[in-house]
Amino acid sequence: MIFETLPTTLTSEELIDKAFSRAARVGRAKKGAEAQQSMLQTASNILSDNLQNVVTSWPDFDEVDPFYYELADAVVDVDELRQSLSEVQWASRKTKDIGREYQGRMSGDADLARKVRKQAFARLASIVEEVQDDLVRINAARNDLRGLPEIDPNEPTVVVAGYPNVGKSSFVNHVTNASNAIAEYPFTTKQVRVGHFAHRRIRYQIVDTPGLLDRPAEERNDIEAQAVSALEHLADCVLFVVDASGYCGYPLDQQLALRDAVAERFAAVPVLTVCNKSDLSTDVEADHYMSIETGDDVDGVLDAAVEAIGYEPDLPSR
Ligand SMILES: Nc1nc2c(ncn2[C@@H]2O[C@H](COP(=O)(O)OP(=O)(O)O)[C@@H](O)[C@H]2O)c(=O)[nH]1
Ligand SMILES: [Mg+2]
Repeated sequence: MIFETLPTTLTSEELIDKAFSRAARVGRAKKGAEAQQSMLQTASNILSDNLQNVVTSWPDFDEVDPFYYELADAVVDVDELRQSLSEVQWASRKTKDIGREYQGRMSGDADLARKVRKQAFARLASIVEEVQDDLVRINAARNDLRGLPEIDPNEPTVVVAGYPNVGKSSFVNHVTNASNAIAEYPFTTKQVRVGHFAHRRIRYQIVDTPGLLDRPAEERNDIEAQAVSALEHLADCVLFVVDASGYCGYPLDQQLALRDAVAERFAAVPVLTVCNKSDLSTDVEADHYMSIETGDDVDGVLDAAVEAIGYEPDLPSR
């Protein structure tokens, strides 16, 4: 996952401490003006390099897969994050420039060199303090984004939708290899649960969407709406599960209205209507009828999803 390897970002205070204490150590090993020059060089390099590393540890958002971009944007404000990264980029350049500029003002005179070095340190510190909030924001974004589920945007993906209690999770648990842990991601209070299954040795992702595709769009908040946009990029097929028995607590016409809305939203991919709980009722027009309870035709539904996706792996040609 692209955000998983992001390192922690130091605070301004930590960065300044790190740079100045390293500089002091270097300075102690030398004498006179030379000590001051080395201190300045060290402090300026450490700050500039560390700030640059903050920026380069992030993927280029122009190249990030749209699924992850939207998902990231649901969790943090990507525009704000990019703004902060460019501020830090500026600070990196600036700390390097200050190092050069003040180096040029030093001479062989030890007292002058010490005075210039002190002025330079004050300016370096103020530059780093200027991006204090940006560093904090970047680190917070890193912590939030690291928790995103392991999802491969290039793997064929089945998204499971439908009102609560129709059997979505039961279905996903049933078809998901128990050895493949389900990665859960909390969207504040919501979760996307991702599991895997194999079909003819091809790996598929299956995504359960509690709190996202289980009620009308107008009841979703901004973050949820954003998460649904991310799912749009991810889905290769949607299984819309309905419960004709009414045991789920939602009238069938309401379930079918949501099905139509989801089909419209996911117009680019096949949306199959699956009547679950066929042991209780099959009184609805659907593409498939299954029962997780009895196991009836669960594999047939999975086969139908796989066929609807029609995924052809790129086989290496000989
Ligand atoms: N009778 C019957 N009950 C089912 C079937 N599938 C799921 N259930 C039950 O329906 C309830 C809701 O299932 P769940 O998977 O949590 O639904 P979700 O909210 O859509 O994820 C649970 O009590 C399940 O045991 C089925 O095929 N037949
Ligand atoms: Mg569930």
